[in-house]
Amino acid sequence: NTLVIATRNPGKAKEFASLFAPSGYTIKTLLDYPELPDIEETGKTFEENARLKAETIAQLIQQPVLADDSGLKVDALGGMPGIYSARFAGEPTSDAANNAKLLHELTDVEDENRKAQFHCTLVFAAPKKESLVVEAEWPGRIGRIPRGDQGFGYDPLFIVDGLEKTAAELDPSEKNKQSHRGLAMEKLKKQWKEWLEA
Ligand code: ITT
Ligand code: NA
Repeated sequence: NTLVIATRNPGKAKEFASLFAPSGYTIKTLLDYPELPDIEETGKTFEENARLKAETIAQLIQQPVLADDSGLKVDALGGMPGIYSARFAGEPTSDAANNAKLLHELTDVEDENRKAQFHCTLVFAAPKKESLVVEAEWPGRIGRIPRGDQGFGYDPLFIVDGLEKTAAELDPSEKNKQSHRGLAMEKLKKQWKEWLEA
């Protein structure tokens, strides 16, 4: 049994592979379908962008498709980079450039004002079905130096509430247990079988 996830982000792909492992499903991503188009993320919300990715690809391949739109919302930046997290430092960009820009923008911001949340919206789409939508957040704050070498994206700068470790200092299984993506997957797992079979 194979499930397609409409992502080209290898960090997300790895997390989904382990999040789906217990369900017996094998994951394919757009990295396995180089012929499929890049979906332009023209939406104004995480949900709009996740729908664009999931519903467009589901239509094209005529199979159920899951998409993740996620990002980091920093209170002191009015919720930025938010839906622009992947392209915060411009395009093309890199995790290193995005992290450097984030640190730069927060240079003069005191520790107590560095609160942030990771957000994840998952959309499950299938031909002729109303999409299933779930979301979750993970609270923390932005550190002053990158720490840890696991995970991806902003993980080395995201100090997890109550742990005093960055997300990049967590083992993959520890991160999945509490992260925005892990919690959204928990919600999805409660609904997706019934939704797929309906
Ligand atoms: P796809 O659209 O192909 O899935 P993307 O990276 O462009 O890949 P998004 O538009 O959803 O995906 O952007 C998400 C960005 O938010 C991602 O590139 C990271 O910079 C950041 N992000 C999301 N989840 C994260 C996590 O668990 N840890 C660190 N950074 C994360
Ligand atoms: Na996006």
